[in-house]
Amino acid sequence: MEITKGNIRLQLEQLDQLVQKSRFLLAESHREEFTRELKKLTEQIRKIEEPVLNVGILGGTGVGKSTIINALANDQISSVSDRRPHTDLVIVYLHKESSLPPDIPGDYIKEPHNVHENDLIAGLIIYDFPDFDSIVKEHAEKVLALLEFLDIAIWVVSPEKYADLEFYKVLSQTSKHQDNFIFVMNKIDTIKAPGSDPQHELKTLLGDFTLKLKRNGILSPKIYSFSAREINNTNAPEWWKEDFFNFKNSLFRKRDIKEILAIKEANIEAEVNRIVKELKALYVRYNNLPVELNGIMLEFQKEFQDLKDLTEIITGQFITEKTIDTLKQRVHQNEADVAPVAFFKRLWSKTLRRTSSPGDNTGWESSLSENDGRFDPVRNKFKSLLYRINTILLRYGIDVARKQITELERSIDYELNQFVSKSRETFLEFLETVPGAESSFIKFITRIKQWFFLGIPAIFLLVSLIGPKALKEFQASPSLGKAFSLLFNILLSLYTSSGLISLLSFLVIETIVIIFLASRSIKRDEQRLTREIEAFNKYLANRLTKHLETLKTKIEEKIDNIIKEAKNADKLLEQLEYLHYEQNL
Ligand SMILES: Nc1nc2c(ncn2[C@@H]2O[C@H](COP(=O)(O)OP(=O)(O)OP(=O)(O)O)[C@@H](O)[C@H]2O)c(=O)[nH]1
Ligand SMILES: [Mg+2]
Repeated sequence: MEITKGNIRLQLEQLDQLVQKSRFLLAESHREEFTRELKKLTEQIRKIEEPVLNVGILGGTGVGKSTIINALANDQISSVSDRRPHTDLVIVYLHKESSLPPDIPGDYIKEPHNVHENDLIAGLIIYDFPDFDSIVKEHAEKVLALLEFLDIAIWVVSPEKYADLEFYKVLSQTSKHQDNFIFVMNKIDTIKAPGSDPQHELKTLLGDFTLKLKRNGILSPKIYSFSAREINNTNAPEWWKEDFFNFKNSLFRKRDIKEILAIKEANIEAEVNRIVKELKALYVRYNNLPVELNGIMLEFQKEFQDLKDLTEIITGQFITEKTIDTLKQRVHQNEADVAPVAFFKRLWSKTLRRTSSPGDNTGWESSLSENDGRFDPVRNKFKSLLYRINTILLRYGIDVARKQITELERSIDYELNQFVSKSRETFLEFLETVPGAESSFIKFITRIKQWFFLGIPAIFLLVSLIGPKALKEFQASPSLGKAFSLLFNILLSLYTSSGLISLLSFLVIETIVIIFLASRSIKRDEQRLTREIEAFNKYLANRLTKHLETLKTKIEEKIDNIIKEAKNADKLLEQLEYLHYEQNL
């Protein structure tokens, strides 16, 4: 494909689309720079003027110059008044939207110009030269100067007229490069070849013509041969016409080449190539980005498992020893116990309070402040992940993604703070409910049990104070009087030594029973407390894990998106390569 204005403009447009599509991947500064450059080039292309090819048609009178012009235009643009020998000036045919090059020597150009509206030949300005026989003598120099100005000169000859000497003389006088001459052997229909093939005769003629040109310094002349008058004649043999189309195409091709040269001169092609190359280099870089990001995420998956274990440790530390002491004191005020046991427990609780350290009596407040250092390991794990991702993105210059990562960093703080404030609420609720009164049935049973154990030594004491004999008598015939005498006996026996011993041993035994019952009650209270604390810790750990998982998902989603975009670079690269391939075709 050739770099004409049309397709280079298209290419610039496509490049711009690619750059805009790379909004995510290209650093903003890069994107802006590319957009600016592409815009500048588009502007430059617009400024390159629509090139026209200045074409001179020369040759003897009547060789068919005007007929050729009409054939090119596929129209009758050459009028009768322009027929020679009416004028010995150069007749200019130009499109209404074209104008003559400003610095052209105009002395021998006929005015007004022959302006037409034929779009087929809009890209050509045709200069129809008068016969050389008439001009060479008087003003040859000036006409030759005009000749130098042309992009291309077409020399038209006919089968009878190509041996004209004057023609070669002019040819040798111009310094115009040989490549810019085209030769036309017109009127090939007039070739007379009695008894032989006219096409063969044409070949002989062309061979002879070539030889003559070579002798006059044109080493590899390009000769077209056709019959201009017969181009639209459907009955005419094909070989009269076919070369006309080659001739016509070569003219327009030369016009395109002129355009290409203008583009080259403006250095646009080179600039486009540079941009393509730079973009390619940028896109190729992204090949490795998915691999790098996936690697980091895989590592993080493993670390995340450790992090989950860590959450249990962290949440396990929420309820401090001090808090537990406080809670224990509350739990020990359990109403289930009978008075002596409860009294002992209260005594024990008081000692506990005395041994616990002074200051705030719960110790949990500091555990739930927002800048609690306990969360640092969690925060740091996430932050270091994001830091690593950010470093990679920085290396790739993906600003958009980096902004997203910064947002995620804020998310981490938010999620953790959210967790802490929610936990604080839950913790306060927990503190209120934790002395956790047992059901009244259990309380009832506990009391019965305790009275029972406390009652047995009392019964023994009574029996030993009354004495077995008196008891038997009372059992044999119980009466109110006997009961009073039993009570009296008990009081009396307290003043005996054996009675005192019984009372003392009763008190010792009863104390032991109380201590036993109290320690059992304390143990049960504490077991209950431990269970409740464990449940609370578990609840917190689950909650924290959930928050962390939310964060993890958020990060994973973002990373997936970045990976998707990075993979998109492959597609962009493909399009770019296609573009570049087309251009270098
Ligand atoms: N047989 C034949 N006659 C042609 C051909 N081309 C042109 N003629 C005729 O040749 C005569 C001269 O043609 P023009 O096109 O006027 O020639 P010209 O070179 O413009 O002549 P001047 O402008 O007078 O110098 C006309 O009668 C044309 O019809 C052709 O291919 N074959
Ligand atoms: Mg003419």
